[in-house]
Amino acid sequence: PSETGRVLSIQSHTVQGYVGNKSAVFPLQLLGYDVDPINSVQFSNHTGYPTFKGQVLNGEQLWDLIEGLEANDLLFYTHLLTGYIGSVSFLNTILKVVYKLRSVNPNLTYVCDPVLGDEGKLYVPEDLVSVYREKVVPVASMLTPNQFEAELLTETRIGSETDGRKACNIIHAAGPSKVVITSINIDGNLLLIGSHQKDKEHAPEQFKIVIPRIPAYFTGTGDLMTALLLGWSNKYPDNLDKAAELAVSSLQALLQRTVNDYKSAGYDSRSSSLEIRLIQSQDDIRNPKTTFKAEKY
Ligand code: ATP
Ligand code: PLP
Ligand code: PXL
Repeated sequence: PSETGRVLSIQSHTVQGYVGNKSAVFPLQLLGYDVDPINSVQFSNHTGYPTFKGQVLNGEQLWDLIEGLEANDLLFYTHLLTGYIGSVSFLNTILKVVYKLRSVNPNLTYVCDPVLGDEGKLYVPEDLVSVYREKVVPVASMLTPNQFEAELLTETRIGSETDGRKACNIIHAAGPSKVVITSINIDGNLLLIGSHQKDKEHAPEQFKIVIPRIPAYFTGTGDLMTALLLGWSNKYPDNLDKAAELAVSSLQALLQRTVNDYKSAGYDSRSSSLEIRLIQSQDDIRNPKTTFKAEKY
């Protein structure tokens, strides 16, 4: 498949390491997309390190860049991609960007990773949750929450596969036709649940992918996963299951390489957050071998 597009990606930049735009732009380019990054922050490194320094872009500064593009007729995008957003004012400006881009291209696909937290802990201000739930989710085309984020956005508890599928249905009813819950913790393993509501008359097509947990912590994997899901779901618009198989297969090959590299350098890969081996994994991104299969419900 050769279908590509022009992606506006509004995410973090780190000088060192791969989170946010640093983990999303290169893979999308490898898959053939034109990607225009706007860096919502520029930090020395990700916030999981003992310290970090840098600058934060505010909503007005984001809007300035959009106005600059608009003044030159450069606002045609096929996709908008957003990830970690640190404040309500920035998130409200993102909403303005969605409306503006759709006024230029009504078919714009908005892929939103509603980054709120993980494993029961928020890592954004609490007042972002209701803005996502009430204003952002309704305008998103595809949503990629993790288990905790899906719980917050649907105000339900996800304790089983069935709960995960119900949460997807609630999200569909709010707007997005594609939902991927990127990981649900079920007895030690990770479960991805995907759901595509092709039309309002029929129940969504749903599937799962079982992913063995690698005993290590990674940062930036959520950002990479959402970028890969954008890339592949645009190439296979009617086969979200196939797109997810390709995204998971690429990501797992990269995570294995990351763990193996740390081990052969003599590090204990269980002890700290690992920087992903993104550049070294370019072949796994361009031409993934489908090692993970989706099971349809
Ligand atoms: P976000 O907060 O950005 O929405 P997320 O919590 O969805 O992110 P992660 O938990 O990093 O992101 O998971 C994204 C993907 O990374 C999962 O679908 C899974 O495939 C993979 N992944 C992350 N950690 C591991 C691990 N330890 N073992 C195996 N796969 C992992
Ligand atoms: N920790 C903090 C402080 C974050 O901001 C993020 C970003 O989303 C993460 C952890 C998780 O990163 P990821 O889920 O992409 O691995
Ligand atoms: O999604 C990961 C991420 C994004 N942006 C910044 C981060 C992190 C993870 O730590 O620190 C600034």
